[in-house]
Amino acid sequence: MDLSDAELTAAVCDLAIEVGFARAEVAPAGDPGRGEKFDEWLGRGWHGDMAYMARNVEKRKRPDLLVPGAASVLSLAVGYAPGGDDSAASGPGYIARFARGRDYHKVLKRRCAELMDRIGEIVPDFDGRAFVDTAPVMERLLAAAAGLGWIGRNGCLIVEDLGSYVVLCEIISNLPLIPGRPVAPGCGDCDACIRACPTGALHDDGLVDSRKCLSYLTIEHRGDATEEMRKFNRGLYGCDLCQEVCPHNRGLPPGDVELTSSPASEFDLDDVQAWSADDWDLATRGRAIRRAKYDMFIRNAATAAVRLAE
Ligand code: B12
Ligand code: SF4
Ligand code: SF4
Repeated sequence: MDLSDAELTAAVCDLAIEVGFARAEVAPAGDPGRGEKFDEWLGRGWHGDMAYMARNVEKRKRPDLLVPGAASVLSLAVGYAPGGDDSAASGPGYIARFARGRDYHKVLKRRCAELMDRIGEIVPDFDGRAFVDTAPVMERLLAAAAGLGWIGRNGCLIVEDLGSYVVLCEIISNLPLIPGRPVAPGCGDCDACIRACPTGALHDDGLVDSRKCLSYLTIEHRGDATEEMRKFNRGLYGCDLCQEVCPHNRGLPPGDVELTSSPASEFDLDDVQAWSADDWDLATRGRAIRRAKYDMFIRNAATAAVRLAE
């Protein structure tokens, strides 16, 4: 098929929607800019113990160094807004919304694989790689550069009609796709997220001090509960407080069915504290929450249980 670059871009974005992505936009494969904010974040030590964040920094900032020969980045989003009455969704022992359903890494990778097969049918010399979360790719920055959404003061990408309840992935490829245009930020003079963050992890420059962030502490941090966890943690896995208060997350339609299939708080805190390693294995199999290991779950449950008693 002989398509112009504009026709190819439209065709690829349409295919992305057909295989189950909610949004698809294109970023350039070269330097998207704003990499200095990443350096600043690393320089402050705000990555905590996530040593992998300090590796491959140049590749992280330049998709065309990560995938030699890359000409474009297709930035893709799937929504996971809970829909309906979501008011009781952050009680003690809650699981953050992005991790309630099936493991989004698996769901998005499967959809990327299907999309790449479909692209290969119209572009025989298509050569691309899909990335979901774990690779050295600046997913929010690329999505913002593509115009898929804008970065809010809570540090999250906010997408029109999907809010910040989206997960992201990319296909970096040799396709000469035409980049989209960044959209204007929509925070105005709101600062609800900064006021809502109980630990002071969220700074008004949009950068997050992971060492204080309950999402990091419950999902990434190994070892004993920190002071922030003992004082403020309510969750078994992750934290949504800086997203819940965002006006852009109100009244959203329910997100992708595969990502929203579990109830808000499906484990009893007493039960979790009594779990054996086998119980943990059974409860977390096939789900994103498995990133928090057995001892982390027990620790998270113990700190969250204190909130029940308050
Ligand atoms: C490390 C990490 C974390 C750390 C640090 C988070 C942070 N804010 O830095 C911790 C463990 C705390 C964390 C928490 C969460 N995370 Co996380 N995390 C990541 C990861 C692996 C890297 C992020 C990173 O590079 N951080 C360093 C900072 C400096 O970079 P950044 O956040 O991308 O910010 C850049 C942009 O904001 C850009 N920028 C700022 N303003 C502007 C303006 C314009 C115009 C442009 C172009 C760019 C731009 O500059 C910054 C630096 O260059 C990404 C996946 C990935 N590979 O990118 C997921 C990711 C960011 N996380 C995600 C999610 C869902 C979460 C949580 C919501 C989970 C939860 N409920 O518990 C929380 C949210 C906490 C928060 N307020 O950010 C999603 C975000 C989706 C979204 N809507 O933004 C991602 C993209 C994973 C995915 N594949 O979907 N996360
Ligand atoms: S996820 Fe929770 S702890 Fe982390 S910045 Fe947001 S409100 Fe603060
Ligand atoms: S709560 Fe307000 S300041 Fe924070 S991201 Fe949403 S609109 Fe922006």
